[in-house]
Amino acid sequence: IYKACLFDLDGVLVDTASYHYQAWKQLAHRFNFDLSLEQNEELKGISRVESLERILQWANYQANSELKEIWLREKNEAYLNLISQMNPGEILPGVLDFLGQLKELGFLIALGSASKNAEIILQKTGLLPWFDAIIDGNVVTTSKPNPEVFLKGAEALDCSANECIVFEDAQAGIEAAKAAGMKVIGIDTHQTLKGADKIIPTFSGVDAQSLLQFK
Ligand code: G16
Ligand code: MG
Repeated sequence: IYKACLFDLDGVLVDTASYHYQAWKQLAHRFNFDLSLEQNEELKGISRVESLERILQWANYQANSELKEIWLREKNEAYLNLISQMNPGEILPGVLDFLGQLKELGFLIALGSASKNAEIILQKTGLLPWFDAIIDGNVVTTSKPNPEVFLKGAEALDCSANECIVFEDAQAGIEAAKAAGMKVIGIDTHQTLKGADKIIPTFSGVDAQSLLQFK
């Protein structure tokens, strides 16, 4: 009954969180704030605009909208600079093999990411040809945990929600998938995700057929 797999990008297919972290950390120095690794964890799956809002709140810093615009641009320029060097070697372990299994099983594959830079990353890493649809931060108007990104993914693939399985590494993404009425598999090495139908630490050695069986 399952026809499609919808993948989050950061933390599921590639690890761009460290690049986001470097770029935000650098930006936060403008208002004398030192962003911690734990705080960066909380920004996973959260849109760029919302991430800045959270950081400013942690820093207890007020900025007007013009300044926020400048900072958002600045952060993104630093981030683009970092990801410009990305290559296929940065695809997370087991991902390519898993995508291959999905294709063989006849699954449709879509991206459901909050990032506005998703397509560049897919291009740089050579992942782009695997995807039947790309729903990213340029297409959605609401952030995860809102289900919009995954509902649009299902729509683009001409599938209903109960035919879709989502792969997510962030709590906001798990919640978005559940709110969309989809099965969700958490990618979680630290056993911190709540509400997923299944959890795997990585895609390494995973057999797609047995993983995608739900009672
Ligand atoms: C990713 C990251 C977030 C980032 C967001 C927006 O989400 O996890 O930390 O803030 O994209 O990225 P950008 O600034 O490139 O538009 P996802 O949904 O791929 O995990
Ligand atoms: Mg993610």
